[in-house]
Amino acid sequence: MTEAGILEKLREAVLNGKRKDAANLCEEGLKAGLAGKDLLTQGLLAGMEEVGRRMRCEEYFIPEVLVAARAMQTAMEVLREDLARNPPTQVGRVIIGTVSGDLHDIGKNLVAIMLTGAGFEVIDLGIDVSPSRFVSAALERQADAVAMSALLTTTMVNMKEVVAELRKAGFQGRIMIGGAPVTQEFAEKIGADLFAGDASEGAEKLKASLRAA
Ligand code: B12
Repeated sequence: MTEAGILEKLREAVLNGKRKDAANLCEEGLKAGLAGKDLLTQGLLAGMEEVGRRMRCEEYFIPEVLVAARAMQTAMEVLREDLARNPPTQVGRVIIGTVSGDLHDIGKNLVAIMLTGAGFEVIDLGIDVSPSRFVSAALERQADAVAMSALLTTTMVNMKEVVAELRKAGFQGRIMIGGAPVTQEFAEKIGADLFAGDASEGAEKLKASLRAA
C-alpha cells in the first residue's frame, strides 16, 4: 500500500471504530517509514475531525464517538514510542474536570476526547474537582485553557468560584464551560470566555479562540 493509502485507510478505521485495523495500519505505516506524528495527524486525528463533523450534523451519536475514540486510543499505543521521540506540535494544553460535588463524567470525557482529537494536550483532573485543584493545575502546568463540566443545577454554580479563583491567581488562558444545564448566558454572567453545547463544538471553539489570540 502507498503511504497515502495507509493514511486514508487509517482515517477510515477511526471513523468506523475498527481498532484492530487502526493499530495494524499504524504498525504498517511505521514499517513503511511514515513518521508517527504524520500517522497521528493525517490519519487518526483526521478521522476524529470527521467524527466531530458528523456529530455536529447528527449523523454520529455518542456510541459511534466512543468506538472511534477507542480505536484512536488503541492505535495511539502503537505510536507511543515514536511520538515520545518526536512529539507533534500541540495546539495547546487544556486542564479539564467536572466541578466540585458533581460525579457525572460521560460528557466531560467526550469533551476530552474531542479536544485530543483536535490536537490538544489534555490533562484530565476527573470528577468532583475543587476550585483550588483547577487553579493549581492550570498554573503549574502552564495551561492555555481550563474546561469545566457540570450536569447538576446545584453544582454549575461552583463554576463561578473557579472562574473567580483562576482570575485572582492571574490565570491568563481561556476558560470554557459546558454541561446540560449550562448556557451561553450563564457563561457570560460568571465571566467564562467560552461556552459550547457539545464536545465537538467545544473543541472547535477553543481552537479558533486560541488561534485568534
Ligand atoms: C448518567 C447519569 C448519572 C450517572 C453518572 C455516571 C457518570 N459516570 O457520569 C449517575 C448514576 C452516577 C448519576 C448520579 C446522579 N444524577 Co444523574 N444523570 C445521568 C443522565 C441519565 C445522563 C447524563 C449523561 O451522561 N449524558 C450524556 C452526556 C454525553 O451528556 P452531557 O454530560 O450533557 O454532555 C454533553 C454536553 O452537555 C457537553 N458538555 C458536557 N460537559 C462539557 C464541558 C465543556 C467544557 C463543554 C464545552 C461541553 C460539555 O458535551 C456533551 C455532548 O457532546 C442524566 C439525564 C440525562 N438524560 O441527561 C442524569 C441527570 C444529569 N442526573 C441528575 C441527578 C439529579 C443525579 C443525582 C443527584 C441523583 C441522585 N438523587 O442521587 C446523582 C448526582 C450524583 C453527583 N453528585 O453528581 C439530574 C440532574 C437534574 C438537575 N438539573 O440538576 C439528571 C438531569 C436526571 C434528571 N432528569 O433528573 N447520574
